[in-house]
Amino acid sequence: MSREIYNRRTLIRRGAATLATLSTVGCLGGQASSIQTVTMPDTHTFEPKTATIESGETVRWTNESDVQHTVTAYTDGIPDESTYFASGGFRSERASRNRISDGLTAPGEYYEHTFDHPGTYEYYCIPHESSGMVGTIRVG
Ligand SMILES: [Cu+2]
Repeated sequence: MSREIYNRRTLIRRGAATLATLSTVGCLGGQASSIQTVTMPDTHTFEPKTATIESGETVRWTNESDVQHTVTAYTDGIPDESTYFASGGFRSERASRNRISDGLTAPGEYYEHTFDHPGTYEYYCIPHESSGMVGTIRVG
């Protein structure tokens, strides 16, 4: 239960630590960065709408708009064996919707998730779903 109570500052710190680790690994292994960026440039868009990554890579959703957004996976839109993900660190879509304010990513902030399981992941922004703010991550 307590794992759902991440605030945004906690997520930012965790993001920074993850990035440092990945950078080190990248140097030693001679591999390209394992972080793919999806931006939130306005009130109704994830860009790119569909992002394709490899298993083990991280997606960083950066809020480049002037309003708050969530990144919230659809419970029925992710592979059965995968880990649920949502900004705010929620473990279920219902929890995300019950505490929307705890999952908001402010302008200039970001949320990250690492995808370890191949498949197609559908997600949305809770405040702007009705405006079409939905996206897909394809993990190969
Ligand atoms: Cu939004």
